[in-house]
Amino acid sequence: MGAPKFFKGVFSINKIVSIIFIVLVIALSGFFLMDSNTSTYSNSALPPSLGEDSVTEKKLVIYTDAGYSPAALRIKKGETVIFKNQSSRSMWTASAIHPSHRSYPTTGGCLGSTFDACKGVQPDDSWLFTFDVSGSWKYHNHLNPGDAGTIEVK
Ligand SMILES: [Cu+2]
Repeated sequence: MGAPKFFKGVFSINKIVSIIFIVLVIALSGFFLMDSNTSTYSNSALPPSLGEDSVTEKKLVIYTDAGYSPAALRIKKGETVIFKNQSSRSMWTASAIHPSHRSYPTTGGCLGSTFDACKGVQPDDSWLFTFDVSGSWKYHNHLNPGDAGTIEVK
Protein backbone atom coordinates (compact mmCIF):
# COMPACT_ATOMS: atom_id res chain seq x y z
CA MET A 1 0.00 0.00 0.00
CA GLY A 2 3.00 2.27 0.61
CA ALA A 3 4.39 1.90 -2.92
CA PRO A 4 1.29 2.98 -4.91
CA LYS A 5 0.90 6.01 -2.61
CA PHE A 6 4.54 6.99 -3.20
CA PHE A 7 4.09 6.44 -6.95
CA LYS A 8 0.97 8.58 -6.96
CA GLY A 9 2.80 11.28 -5.02
CA VAL A 10 5.78 11.56 -7.36
CA PHE A 11 4.01 11.22 -10.68
CA SER A 12 0.86 13.25 -10.14
CA ILE A 13 -0.40 15.10 -13.20
CA ASN A 14 0.62 18.47 -11.76
CA LYS A 15 4.21 17.31 -11.23
CA ILE A 16 4.45 15.75 -14.69
CA VAL A 17 3.19 19.00 -16.20
CA SER A 18 5.65 21.09 -14.21
CA ILE A 19 8.56 18.72 -15.06
CA ILE A 20 7.69 18.96 -18.77
CA PHE A 21 7.49 22.73 -18.39
CA ILE A 22 10.92 22.92 -16.70
CA VAL A 23 12.49 20.64 -19.33
CA LEU A 24 11.02 22.84 -22.09
CA VAL A 25 12.34 26.01 -20.43
CA ILE A 26 15.84 24.51 -20.09
CA ALA A 27 15.79 23.26 -23.68
CA LEU A 28 14.59 26.59 -25.04
CA SER A 29 17.08 28.66 -23.02
CA GLY A 30 19.83 26.29 -24.16
CA PHE A 31 18.77 26.85 -27.75
CA PHE A 32 18.80 30.64 -27.36
CA LEU A 33 22.17 30.59 -25.56
CA MET A 34 23.67 28.56 -28.39
CA ASP A 35 22.11 30.91 -30.90
CA SER A 36 23.49 34.04 -29.23
CA ASN A 37 26.90 32.37 -28.83
CA THR A 38 26.93 31.61 -32.52
CA SER A 39 26.11 35.17 -33.53
CA THR A 40 28.61 36.58 -31.03
CA TYR A 41 31.25 34.29 -32.48
CA SER A 42 30.57 35.27 -36.08
CA ASN A 43 30.36 38.98 -35.17
CA SER A 44 33.72 38.93 -33.41
CA ALA A 45 35.35 36.65 -35.97
CA LEU A 46 34.51 38.57 -39.13
CA PRO A 47 35.79 42.14 -38.60
CA PRO A 48 39.41 41.25 -37.68
CA SER A 49 39.78 39.01 -40.71
CA LEU A 50 38.46 41.83 -42.84
CA GLY A 51 40.42 44.53 -41.03
CA GLU A 52 43.86 43.06 -40.58
CA ASP A 53 44.44 41.71 -44.00
CA SER A 54 44.22 43.15 -47.47
CA VAL A 55 41.15 45.34 -47.18
CA THR A 56 42.29 48.29 -45.10
CA GLU A 57 46.07 48.09 -44.87
CA LYS A 58 47.31 46.77 -48.19
CA LYS A 59 45.98 47.82 -51.56
CA LEU A 60 46.66 46.12 -54.83
CA VAL A 61 47.62 47.62 -58.18
CA ILE A 62 48.04 45.10 -60.96
CA TYR A 63 50.38 45.84 -63.85
CA THR A 64 49.54 44.11 -67.12
CA ASP A 65 50.59 44.72 -70.73
CA ALA A 66 47.75 47.27 -70.80
CA GLY A 67 49.26 49.26 -67.91
CA TYR A 68 48.48 49.80 -64.23
CA SER A 69 45.04 48.90 -62.90
CA PRO A 70 43.36 50.66 -61.26
CA ALA A 71 45.02 53.65 -62.87
CA ALA A 72 43.97 55.78 -59.89
CA LEU A 73 43.84 54.36 -56.38
CA ARG A 74 42.74 56.19 -53.23
CA ILE A 75 44.31 55.07 -49.95
CA LYS A 76 44.82 56.34 -46.41
CA LYS A 77 48.11 57.71 -45.15
CA GLY A 78 50.32 54.88 -43.89
CA GLU A 79 48.81 52.23 -46.12
CA THR A 80 50.93 49.95 -48.28
CA VAL A 81 50.30 49.43 -51.96
CA ILE A 82 51.29 46.18 -53.63
CA PHE A 83 52.33 46.66 -57.26
CA LYS A 84 51.97 43.22 -58.80
CA ASN A 85 53.53 42.53 -62.17
CA GLN A 86 51.24 40.37 -64.26
CA SER A 87 52.57 41.66 -67.56
CA SER A 88 55.06 40.01 -69.90
CA ARG A 89 57.79 42.63 -69.24
CA SER A 90 59.72 44.14 -66.34
CA MET A 91 57.98 46.68 -64.09
CA TRP A 92 60.08 49.44 -62.55
CA THR A 93 57.50 51.43 -60.63
CA ALA A 94 58.69 54.89 -59.67
CA SER A 95 57.42 58.34 -58.78
CA ALA A 96 56.76 60.94 -61.47
CA ILE A 97 58.42 62.79 -63.12
CA HIS A 98 60.33 60.58 -65.52
CA PRO A 99 63.30 60.45 -65.52
CA SER A 100 64.14 62.32 -62.30
CA HIS A 101 61.47 60.70 -60.05
CA ARG A 102 61.28 63.68 -57.69
CA SER A 103 57.52 64.21 -57.25
CA TYR A 104 57.17 62.08 -54.13
CA PRO A 105 58.83 64.28 -51.47
CA THR A 106 61.10 61.84 -49.68
CA THR A 107 64.78 61.91 -50.48
CA GLY A 108 66.61 58.67 -50.93
CA GLY A 109 65.91 55.79 -53.22
CA CYS A 110 68.07 55.43 -56.30
CA LEU A 111 67.13 58.53 -58.33
CA GLY A 112 64.93 61.22 -56.79
CA SER A 113 62.71 59.75 -54.06
CA THR A 114 62.10 56.62 -52.01
CA PHE A 115 58.99 55.92 -54.12
CA ASP A 116 61.15 54.03 -56.60
CA ALA A 117 61.53 50.29 -57.06
CA CYS A 118 65.12 50.93 -58.25
CA LYS A 119 64.99 47.84 -60.45
CA GLY A 120 62.87 46.00 -62.95
CA VAL A 121 60.48 43.71 -61.09
CA GLN A 122 60.03 40.50 -63.07
CA PRO A 123 56.67 39.10 -64.21
CA ASP A 124 54.78 37.41 -61.34
CA ASP A 125 56.81 39.35 -58.75
CA SER A 126 55.57 42.27 -56.68
CA TRP A 127 56.95 45.47 -55.23
CA LEU A 128 55.46 47.13 -52.14
CA PHE A 129 55.55 50.77 -51.10
CA THR A 130 54.10 52.42 -47.98
CA PHE A 131 52.77 55.95 -48.49
CA ASP A 132 53.42 58.15 -45.45
CA VAL A 133 52.86 61.48 -47.18
CA SER A 134 49.42 62.83 -48.12
CA GLY A 135 48.91 64.01 -51.65
CA SER A 136 48.23 62.88 -55.19
CA TRP A 137 51.25 60.94 -56.41
CA LYS A 138 51.73 60.07 -60.03
CA TYR A 139 54.00 57.20 -60.97
CA HIS A 140 55.06 55.25 -64.04
CA ASN A 141 56.96 52.20 -65.22
CA HIS A 142 60.47 53.58 -65.62
CA LEU A 143 61.13 50.96 -68.33
CA ASN A 144 57.99 51.93 -70.25
CA PRO A 145 57.15 55.48 -69.11
CA GLY A 146 53.89 55.64 -71.07
CA ASP A 147 52.37 53.29 -68.48
CA ALA A 148 51.38 55.51 -65.56
CA GLY A 149 49.04 55.75 -62.62
CA THR A 150 48.16 57.82 -59.57
CA ILE A 151 48.01 57.02 -55.86
CA GLU A 152 45.88 59.45 -53.91
CA VAL A 153 46.87 59.46 -50.24
CA LYS A 154 44.38 61.03 -47.83
CU1 LIG B 1 61.23 57.04 -64.85
